[in-house]
Amino acid sequence: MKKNILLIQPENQKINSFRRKQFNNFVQITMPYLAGFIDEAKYKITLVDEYQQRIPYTRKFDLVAITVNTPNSGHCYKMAEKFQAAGAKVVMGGPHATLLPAEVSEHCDIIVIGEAEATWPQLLEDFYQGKYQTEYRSDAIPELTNLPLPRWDLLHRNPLMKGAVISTRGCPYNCSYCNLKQIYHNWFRTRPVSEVIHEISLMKSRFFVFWDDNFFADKAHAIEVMEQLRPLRKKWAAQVTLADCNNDELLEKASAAGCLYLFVGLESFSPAALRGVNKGMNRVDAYRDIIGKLHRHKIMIQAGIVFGFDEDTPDSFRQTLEGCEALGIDGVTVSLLTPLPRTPVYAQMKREQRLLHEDWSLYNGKTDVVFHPAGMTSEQLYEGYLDFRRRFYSLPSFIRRMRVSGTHPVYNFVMNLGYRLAIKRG
Ligand code: B12
Ligand code: SF4
Repeated sequence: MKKNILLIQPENQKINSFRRKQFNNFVQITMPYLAGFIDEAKYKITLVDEYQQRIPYTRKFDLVAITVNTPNSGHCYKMAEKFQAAGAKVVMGGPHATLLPAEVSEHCDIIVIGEAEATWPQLLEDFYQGKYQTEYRSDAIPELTNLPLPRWDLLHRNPLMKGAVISTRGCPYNCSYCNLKQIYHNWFRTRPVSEVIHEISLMKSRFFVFWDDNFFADKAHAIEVMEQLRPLRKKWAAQVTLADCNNDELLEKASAAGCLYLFVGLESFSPAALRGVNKGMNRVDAYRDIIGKLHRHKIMIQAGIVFGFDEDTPDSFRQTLEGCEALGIDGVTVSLLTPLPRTPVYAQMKREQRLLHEDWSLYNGKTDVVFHPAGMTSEQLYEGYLDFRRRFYSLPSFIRRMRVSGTHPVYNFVMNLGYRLAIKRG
């Protein structure tokens, strides 16, 4: 007899109102991808993305699988309690489960630690046979070959939602606020180009995103993907590092293959702050040159900006805004520095007794400062961050930035307007 399985991609309730009002939202891939491993002869699958759908608490399930990130963890624990009370077994995996397995395993029946390409199929088989373990840990480094297709067909989707794919895993850099090295095996891997292209060719949406950590990390692989992508006439975005954008060949191929914009973690205009978090590969004196190259290739830049580094002062907000306007930065994703568990930044703040608390729900980088900043008060940091967002997405700033960028004016305007509305109503 088939077992009933529910897969939940939870939503971050604290930051949801902000995300929901933006225009450039992409679908989350983790649970549709894990659904691709499930044998439908053995399981009846229900897939829920909480961004779009309600959690079906009144239905009966044998197994409920949840992906848990740090700011969502409390919310996931409450969901688990409800399903357990109704007789289901709950399995948790994902970043927070891998970072803090002792905490997470108190709230679920089965925990999956690390990458799950080998452990998840094993767990599904064991559970079907009724002899599962309480912990599955990824020991070997999974190869990214013959991956199943994400089950987008099981998802209730907003027609405006764009597609998503992964072509690599990991990143060669070691920024000290980033969780990547703690949640994945420390080994950069690529997927076979033919598999990536096949997956993209099946997407209904013309727009999609590469949810890679660093799409340009292996340049030869990225070039091959982009050359084969070109005939599909899609429009896309990807996450990359600025240092890797200093390459005309790569940018030319990206533009020809339909790249609209790149998410680039600039993080700061302070060389000292960048060095302080081991992000010295971002050379502030090269920003103008590299961003000019992106614009010449008709690629917009959505820059990650973080406030709260030890070298930041109340003046950093103005300096950063001036820097963004002078360079014609098309959009920014602004965050408050967040000492995510097990990162070097967390260890430092803990050692220096600067953490205000460990209420993970507030470790979301958007709504709360969770530590004592070094160069200003927490209030100054929070107010400066909010003010920066408002000023950046104001009409005068948009005009100043567009004069320099001149890239995709209509799309650029719509994207900026979306962020502006999200900030106003958020
Ligand atoms: C794309 C992405 C997003 C996208 C979409 C998320 C998604 N999951 O699709 C968007 C933009 C929405 C997003 C938002 C946020 N993100 Co994000 N995101 C990523 C990114 C770059 C890739 C995730 C991804 O899709 N990978 C591909 C899939 C297939 O792999 P995976 O999710 O890692 O899953 C594998 C394993 O972890 C495991 N697994 C995962 N879950 C489960 C569950 C079960 C039951 C099992 C068995 C296995 C399992 O199996 C998979 C196969 O091996 C990661 C960095 C990274 N590489 O993890 C950051 C990352 C996950 N994000 C992070 C953060 C902080 C956020 C935000 C809080 C940021 C913010 N302030 O807005 C929000 C939270 C949104 C929310 N809904 O809660 C952090 C999480 C850190 C932490 N300690 O939790 C990460 C790790 C970034 C980092 N470098 O630190 N994110
Ligand atoms: S470049 Fe980005 S993904 Fe790579 S370690 Fe730094 S923050 Fe993490």
